[in-house]
Amino acid sequence: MKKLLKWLKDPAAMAALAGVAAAAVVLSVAELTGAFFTARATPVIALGSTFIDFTPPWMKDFAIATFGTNDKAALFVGMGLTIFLLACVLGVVAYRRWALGVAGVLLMGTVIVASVVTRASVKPLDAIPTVLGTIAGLVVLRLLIAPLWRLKSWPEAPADTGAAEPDRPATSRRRFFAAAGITVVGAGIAATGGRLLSAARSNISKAREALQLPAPAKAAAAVPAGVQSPAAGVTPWITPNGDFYRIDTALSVPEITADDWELRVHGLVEEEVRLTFQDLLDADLIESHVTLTCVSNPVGGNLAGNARWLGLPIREVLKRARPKDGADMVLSTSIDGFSASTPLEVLQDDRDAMLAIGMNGEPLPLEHGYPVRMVVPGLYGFVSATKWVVDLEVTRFADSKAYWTQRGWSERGPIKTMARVEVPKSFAKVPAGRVAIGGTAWAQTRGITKVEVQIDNNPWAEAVLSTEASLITWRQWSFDWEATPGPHYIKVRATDGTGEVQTDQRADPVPDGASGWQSVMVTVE
Ligand SMILES: Nc1nc2c(c(=O)[nH]1)N[C@H]1C(S)=C(S)[C@@H](COP(=O)(O)O)O[C@H]1N2
Ligand SMILES: [Mo]
Repeated sequence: MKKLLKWLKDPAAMAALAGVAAAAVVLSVAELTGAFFTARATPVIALGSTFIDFTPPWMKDFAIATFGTNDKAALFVGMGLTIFLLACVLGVVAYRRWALGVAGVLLMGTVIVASVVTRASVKPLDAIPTVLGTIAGLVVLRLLIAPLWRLKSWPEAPADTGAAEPDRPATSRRRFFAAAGITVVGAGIAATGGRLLSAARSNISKAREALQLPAPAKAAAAVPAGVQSPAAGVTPWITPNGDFYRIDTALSVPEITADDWELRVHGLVEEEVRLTFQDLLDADLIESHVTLTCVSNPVGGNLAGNARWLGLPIREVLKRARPKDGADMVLSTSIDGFSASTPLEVLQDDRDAMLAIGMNGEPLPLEHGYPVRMVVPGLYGFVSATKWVVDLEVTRFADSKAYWTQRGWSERGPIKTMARVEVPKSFAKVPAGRVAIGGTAWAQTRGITKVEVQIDNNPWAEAVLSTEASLITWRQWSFDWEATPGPHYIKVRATDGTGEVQTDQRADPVPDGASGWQSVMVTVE
C-alpha cells in the first residue's frame, strides 16, 4: 500500500491515470451522444463486434467451451482490460511527448470510427458519437496532463514551511487526483445516462409486447403424453423462452420494428419477392415444435433448446420466387451482417423450414430474432437459423460463403446424433441404491430409436425412451440404476432412425459439430 502510494506520486503514474480518465471520457461522451444514433455506433459495441468478426474458429470454439453463453461478458471484460492498459500507455506517452500522445489518441479514434462505419446497416453519420468522444477525451487529457509538466519542474518544498503555499507539489497532486476522480465519476454518470436514454428512446420492447400473433392455419401436432423423462431433474421437454440458449455475434441486440422489417428474396430466381411483416401476418402460418442445436455445443453441452415455432414455410416463399436451375443454396443474411448458407432443397422439402415470428406462443424475444428469424429442422443454427433475417439470396455453394464458413467452419451443417446425461450431474455424490439416470438425445429429421447406458465396463444396457413427439424434436430417456458404493462412470449413446449408432469418435465442434460419447463420473456413498 505504501509502495503504491509512493508510486502514485510519480508523474508518469499520474499521467497513466490521466490517460484512463480521458479514455473514460471518450467512451462516456460517445455513449451519451450515441443514444441518438444506432446502438451499434458506440465504440465498445463496434470494437467488440469487429473483434468478433475477426474471430478464428479455434477462438470461437475456445470462447464457447470456456465461457459458454457468457462469452459476451468475457469479451467485455477482456476489452475493458485492453482499453485500460492502452489508456495508461497513451497517458504516459502524452505526458512525455504531447504530440505523440495526440497522434495515438487520434489513431485510436480513427480505428474506432473505422470499426463503427464498417458495421452492417450503419450510416456514416453514426461515426459522430466517436468523433465527439475523441475530441472531449483529448481536451480532458490536456487539462489533466498540463499541471503534471509544471509539477516535474518544482522542487519538493520542505514539509514544515507551514503556511499554505498553493503551488506546492503536494497540493497540485491532490488537485490532480481530485480532478481525475471527478472526471472518472462524471464519465460513469454520463455513460449510465446514455444507457438509460437509449433504453427510453427505444420502444422496440413495447412494440413486441403489443404484437398480437395470429392463429396458425395449421396448428402444431399435440404433444403426446410421456415426452418428459420420469427422472427428476431432466430439462423440461419444451424450453421456456427465458431459458433458451442464446448464441450469436450480436453484442447489442439488433432493433428492427415489425413495421420496418422487410425481407428481400432475390438472386437466382425468376421473380424477386419482397415480404413485409403484414404479409406474414396475413399468410397461412404453421406452428411446429423444433429442437434447435448449436454446432459449438460440446459433447454433453446445453446449447440446444426445443420450442414451438409459429411461422411461414420458406417453401411457400420460394414457390413464388421460383429458383432457377443450378441454384443449390440460400444465403440468408441478418440486419447485422451475419449470414448462413442453407441447402436449397432443405428449404423446399416437407420438413417445414420457416420464417418464424412466434416462439412458444409469444412474439420472438428480441435476443432470439424479433421480428423474424429462420428455423430449419435438422441443421445446426450457424447454417440455418438466421435471426433478424432480412435477405434471402438464392445462389450456389460454389459462388458464396456464409459468415462462419468464411471463418473456417463447414459450409453445411446437418446435426449429429447426440445423447446427453443430465442427472446425476457430473461429479455428483449420490446415495447407494436405486438412482434414476436421465437425459435427452437428438438426431433431428432422423429421430432417436434407442438410447443405451454403460456403467463402468459393464455391457451396454437399453434405457427407457420417453414418448417420441416427432423426428425433428429431441427425445428424453431414463435408466434405473442399482448403484453400489464407490466411483462410477456413466456413459451414454444413442441410435438414430436410420439405425446408425452415435459414433464414439471424438471430434471438436470445429468445423462441423462435436461427436463422441459423454462420460459422467459420479461417486456413490
Ligand atoms: N443474426 C444472427 N443469427 C444467428 C446467429 C448470429 O450470430 N447472428 N447465430 C446462429 C447460431 S450459431 C445459432 S446456434 C442460432 C442460435 O439461436 P438462438 O440464439 O435463438 O438459440 O442462431 C443462429 N442465428
Ligand atoms: Mo451455433
